[in-house]
Amino acid sequence: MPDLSAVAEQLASQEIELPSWAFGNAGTRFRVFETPGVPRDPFEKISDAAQVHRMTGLTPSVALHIPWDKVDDYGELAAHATENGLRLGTINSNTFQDADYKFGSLTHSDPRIRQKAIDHHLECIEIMDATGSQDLKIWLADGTNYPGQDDMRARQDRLAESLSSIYARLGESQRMVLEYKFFEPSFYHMDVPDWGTSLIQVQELGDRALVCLDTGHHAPGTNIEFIVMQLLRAGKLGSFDFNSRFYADDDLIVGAADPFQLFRIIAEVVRGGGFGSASSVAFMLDECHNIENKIEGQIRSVLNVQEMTARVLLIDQCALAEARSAGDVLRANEVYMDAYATDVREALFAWRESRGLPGNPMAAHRESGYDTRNVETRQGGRQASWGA
Ligand code: LRH
Ligand code: MN
Ligand code: MN
Repeated sequence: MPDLSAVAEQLASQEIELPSWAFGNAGTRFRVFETPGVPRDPFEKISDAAQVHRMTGLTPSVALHIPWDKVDDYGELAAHATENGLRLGTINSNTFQDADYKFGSLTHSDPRIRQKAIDHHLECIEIMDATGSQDLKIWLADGTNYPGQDDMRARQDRLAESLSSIYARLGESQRMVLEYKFFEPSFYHMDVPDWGTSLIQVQELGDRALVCLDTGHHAPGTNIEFIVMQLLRAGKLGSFDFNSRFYADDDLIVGAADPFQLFRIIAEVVRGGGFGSASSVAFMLDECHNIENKIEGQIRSVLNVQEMTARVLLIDQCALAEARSAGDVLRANEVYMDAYATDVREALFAWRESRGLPGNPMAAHRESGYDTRNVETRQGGRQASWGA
């Protein structure tokens, strides 16, 4: 069994933010399967997130999506989170479901529509004021489907203008993170398709504007860990949306499709100072559980991240540095792969127990009867994505 004692405190500093929408019914555009017992409102989503935190000790905060998580009193929602041992995290804006945004939101050529999209973001910042949230996350569906459809350059200029009015409203301790995605729902061009565009846009705004990297938002074969390295180097990596994909933006459980990629990403996070209590990088999940149990899906996800983090922390850095400086290509690769191949599950079981957590969070959740109680008491759970 590997010895985790040297990295025990680092592991204890790990925090992963859960997406409220992972607890509701959501899935693909073909079919959303209904799961009995799912939350009927944002309060119940937070209760479910609290169950994940009780089992794993890894997830002290929950991200909200507006208007999916619209409530009358956000102070009350924040108090409910506190009572459940959580805090409210990132506020996600949503300009991708209103018919007015057919041709764009923050990039729209019509100033009235653009203002409507800006106002939605200002409302999100008001919610952040009420919840104590630090980050406003912006992902835009904006783009075009056909060459010549619109002036890409003018759209980029309007985006810069809109973002700066939103940025101007942020409080001193609040940040904005701009997420990119290479395609979908726009298929010819997206207005924020890649990390370069996101970086250029946020750099113009100021220190509290950063990039959000969703691991499912790149072309197949992209070296995502290189992007992580570069953004950390520039001091501009604000947050992650973790998930995994086989083909496109699949939103599957992080670490399920390509565990080695997750290892490589976390290795660059640690290398670049993005991990630990001194770091300001937010680790979020952005997943949809269509066919699997939702709370179990979240538990599996955070355990995958924790296991991979433990393996990364076990990389023999001295041996790696020696092999690198000796130009020993295969030895360096072997040191790296040795850490990746280390089975940390038993050691993490003991580490959790030593901290008063269930050694096996998944088994503890199944034994707790939490899901069974919800199936009995919650009738008519809503679909996350269209429930506002
Ligand atoms: C877009 C995205 C973005 C949205 C979420 C529901 O594909 O990754 O983060 O807010 O999905
Ligand atoms: Mn995302
Ligand atoms: Mn996505």
